[in-house]
Amino acid sequence: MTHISQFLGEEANLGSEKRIAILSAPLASSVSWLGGTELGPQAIIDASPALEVFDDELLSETVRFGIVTRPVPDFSAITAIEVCRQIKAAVAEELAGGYFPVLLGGEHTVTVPAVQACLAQYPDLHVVQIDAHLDLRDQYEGNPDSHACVMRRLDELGVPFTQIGIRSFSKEEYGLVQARGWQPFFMQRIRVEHDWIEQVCDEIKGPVYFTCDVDGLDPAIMPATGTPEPDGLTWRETIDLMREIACNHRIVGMDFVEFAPRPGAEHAAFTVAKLIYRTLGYIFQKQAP
Ligand SMILES: [Mn+2]
Repeated sequence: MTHISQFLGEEANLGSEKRIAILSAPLASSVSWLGGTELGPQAIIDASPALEVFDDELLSETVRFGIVTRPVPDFSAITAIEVCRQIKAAVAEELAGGYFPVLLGGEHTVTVPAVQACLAQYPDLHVVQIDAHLDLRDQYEGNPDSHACVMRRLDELGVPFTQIGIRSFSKEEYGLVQARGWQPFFMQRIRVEHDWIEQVCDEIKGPVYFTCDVDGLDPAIMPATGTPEPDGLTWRETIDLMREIACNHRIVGMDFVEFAPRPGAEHAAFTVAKLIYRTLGYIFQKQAP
């Protein structure tokens, strides 16, 4: 298969003045179960030309806000620490250039340097995380930079966060949540508290960095991830959440991580591409093209 070099393919050229930068971070060094996240960014880009650039909900062409796709880097021969250094520098460069950064993972670890870069520009940053997992372990299999520890590392940076779609965690992680008085949006809670999206929006105080571990979505629509957990967010719940956050807050950067292409589940890459495009639409529709 020939790989596509830009998100949306040739239709990306419809936006002449570029304001959105798609960055790829194909890191896969601490995978727990099913692998393949290093192939995630290219698979999402390859699926994206199948999208209609005319958004069926927003009834406009989000592409006209200008989307540029940076080349997919090769991380296979460098350490995870060096990868993180490069990601932080790349995101900082996009912010300095006035671009809205969209990072494609790769494993969840890539969120840490991206948040560090955003924090430097927005000290009151608030992270919103969609995920099946709390990712609050201090270490996982001896590795503090594992994808299973990403929110613990963000907590150490002092950044507040809101966790949504949670349905898998260890006793120790739950103990930390209780000790700190955090109230994650567990799936159990989402299923009974019908104003949960409003509660999420009320909790956010500053500019938002949005991190979407695709395993937060239900495996029926998102089977292509390392640890598919049943009873996840539906497509409708996810986009309703993103619409409300984008309308009520300023999203300044985002990532979509842990996507691992799976033969027979080709719809999943398209679903991630559409979620990215729809969310960009929500964010940028507030501004004239
Ligand atoms: Mn996860």
